[in-house]
Amino acid sequence: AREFQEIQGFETKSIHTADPRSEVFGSLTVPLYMTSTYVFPNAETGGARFAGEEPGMIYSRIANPTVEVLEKAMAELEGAEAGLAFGSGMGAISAVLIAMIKSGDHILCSDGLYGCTYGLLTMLKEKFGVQFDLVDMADMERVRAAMRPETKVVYVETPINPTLKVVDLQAVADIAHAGGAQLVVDNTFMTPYLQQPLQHGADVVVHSATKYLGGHGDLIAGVAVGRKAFLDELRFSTLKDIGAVMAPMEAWLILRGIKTLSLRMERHCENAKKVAEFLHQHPKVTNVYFPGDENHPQKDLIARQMRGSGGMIAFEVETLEGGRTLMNSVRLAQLAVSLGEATTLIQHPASMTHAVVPADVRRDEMGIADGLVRLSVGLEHPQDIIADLEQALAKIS
Ligand code: HCS
Repeated sequence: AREFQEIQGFETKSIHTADPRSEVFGSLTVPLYMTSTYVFPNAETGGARFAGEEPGMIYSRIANPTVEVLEKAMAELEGAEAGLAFGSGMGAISAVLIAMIKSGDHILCSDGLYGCTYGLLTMLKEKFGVQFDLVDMADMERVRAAMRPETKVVYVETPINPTLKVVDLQAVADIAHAGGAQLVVDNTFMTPYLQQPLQHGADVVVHSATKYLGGHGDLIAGVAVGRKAFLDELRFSTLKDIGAVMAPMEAWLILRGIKTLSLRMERHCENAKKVAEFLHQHPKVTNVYFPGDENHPQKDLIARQMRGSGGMIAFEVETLEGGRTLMNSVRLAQLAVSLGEATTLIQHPASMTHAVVPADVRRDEMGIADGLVRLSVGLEHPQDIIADLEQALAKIS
């Protein structure tokens, strides 16, 4: 890869970080190394690689040349020392949390989390005695008060899936660090183009690369970025032994995806703004949650922390039945979980992405109303997305 110290532009980096200059045939794109293992030139070298005394490939559960290019690219884009790729976003989250905690430790979380992250924390609590709490991070006094001597990790989504609440990363990082904890941020909704949590005090950033990074709805993958020492340890212990690794084909597709990340994110943001404006004025829509709102109460924070407001919108219609009618009536938007791809996707958190969260926690602690609908605004023409929602909303009696 080229010397990136001289390159400032995110757009340039996202295209040139995956530059395979050492490749023998001079291919423009990264070669796809579909191999499980690597032949050692002799027994001594094999032993030295296992002992960590010599660099070099061993086995694709530990490292793979195509996947390594993606890991370096993601580190570059997030402004991190290193990156590590996983078989899914949950693979990344599990490996990072398991590496950071032990029985009896405590994890303090934002008051909204992706349903399966909540499920993972519940499993860690029930089987391994790891405690966790959700706290409203709009109020730093509450965050401070919720810290315990055993708190080792503060885990934040911002904007939160699906409520789109925004958390002040630097303020939370300061509290976490003062209490001896590390801050882990799920940056899936934003991508490094819109938000770089490490620049706001985070220690580790995790992603579901399935979403905007891949960008085309054709793969499942995850990434973590942070300090090299932590990720090296993770590569040779937790990741290696849990085995949640990314396949080379997925890495190759994500490398292709991130070349257009900045363009796609710009358009997702523009489209979402127009769709949110439409929803705000629609008589059947009772609430709209969108970080790009002109009169958003956290406008200053959003401007400081995020380059754009993203492509995700949550909204409510009057009744649960109305929400069901809406989701069953869309024609252009597709009724599916996942997000961050060219196609507009609509889904119902209470019965889908967050169904695993007990109803009282979901409603009272996370603030996910039963009628909340989540929209991942795609790259279609905004008028077509709006027209589709308009005809579907008109079906609500
Ligand atoms: N993390 C994805 C998959 C849902 S099951 C989402 O849509 O939030």
